[in-house]
Amino acid sequence: MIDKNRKFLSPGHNACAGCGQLSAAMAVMRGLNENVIIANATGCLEVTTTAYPQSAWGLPWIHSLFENASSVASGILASLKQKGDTITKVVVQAGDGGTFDIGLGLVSGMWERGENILYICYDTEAYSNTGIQASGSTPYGANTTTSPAGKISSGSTQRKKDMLAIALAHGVKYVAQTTAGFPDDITNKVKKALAINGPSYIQILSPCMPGWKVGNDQAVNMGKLAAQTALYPLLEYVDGKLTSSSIKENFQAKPATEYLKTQGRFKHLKDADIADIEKLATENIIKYKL
Ligand SMILES: Cc1ncc(C[n+]2csc(CCOP(=O)(O)OP(=O)(O)O)c2C)c(N)n1
Repeated sequence: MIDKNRKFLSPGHNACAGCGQLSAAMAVMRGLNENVIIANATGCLEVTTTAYPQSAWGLPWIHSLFENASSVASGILASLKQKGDTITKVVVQAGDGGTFDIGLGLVSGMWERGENILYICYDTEAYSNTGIQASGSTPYGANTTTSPAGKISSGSTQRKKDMLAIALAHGVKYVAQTTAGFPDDITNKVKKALAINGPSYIQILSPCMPGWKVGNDQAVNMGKLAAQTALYPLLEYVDGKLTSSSIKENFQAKPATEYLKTQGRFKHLKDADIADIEKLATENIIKYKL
């Protein structure tokens, strides 16, 4: 029995102080209701909220392997169908490593089956839990332990994988992107996705203090700047059509340096690298009509 007065994610977790992923998860929980079951992939969110024998979760919650949260969710959905339960919604939570990389095949299968599952990816742009290795989501130029910046390298040489486009290519009915800088936007998008009868995907940029090498008061600021520089705009697609795109506040893109210069993971970048990143922001402005 769930106590309705209890928070779905209590403050009793052991994430880093100021963790962007945990504050994003709090905003996600405000959009959910008691008719939800969560399947959670291995990663920071799972590790920091369920130190045995305690749990910070106030909803039915199951830990899967790193790679298979989507398949576990499909299994839960199948058993709910068998019981004639059409009310309970299944929600997946996973990091970018679990989503963009190791879990991608199983995410694809879940979307192919068109199942009524809300998938939430907390995008820290690296494998945070195991020490900041680069993932398919790591942006160009970022210093990680597997793309170290040094004399002959200026960080990651890869472009961030376009996971939203992959979701759209599967016909996912509701696809959205937001950041930890806009908690109300997160909650609103979760509420909308919950009401969709079919697959939905929400990707939330979740600043990681040790990974991004920023102060523990910076999660909201970094989340806002990511949108305002057009490097991580707020987006929403319904039935494949772009229905909302915004950089919020000021409605004028700030230079990418505003976002890059405050993060240790980008501090090695030279002017030419920054100019390349600025081009990515300009591409976004055109592509998403910001
Ligand atoms: C098959 C497998 N490979 C590797 C690991 C080790 N591992 C646990 S969590 C993790 C990183 C998770 O990264 P991500 O999905 O981005 O979530 P984050 O920790 O950043 O929130 C890794 C590599 C594992 N548990 N299982």
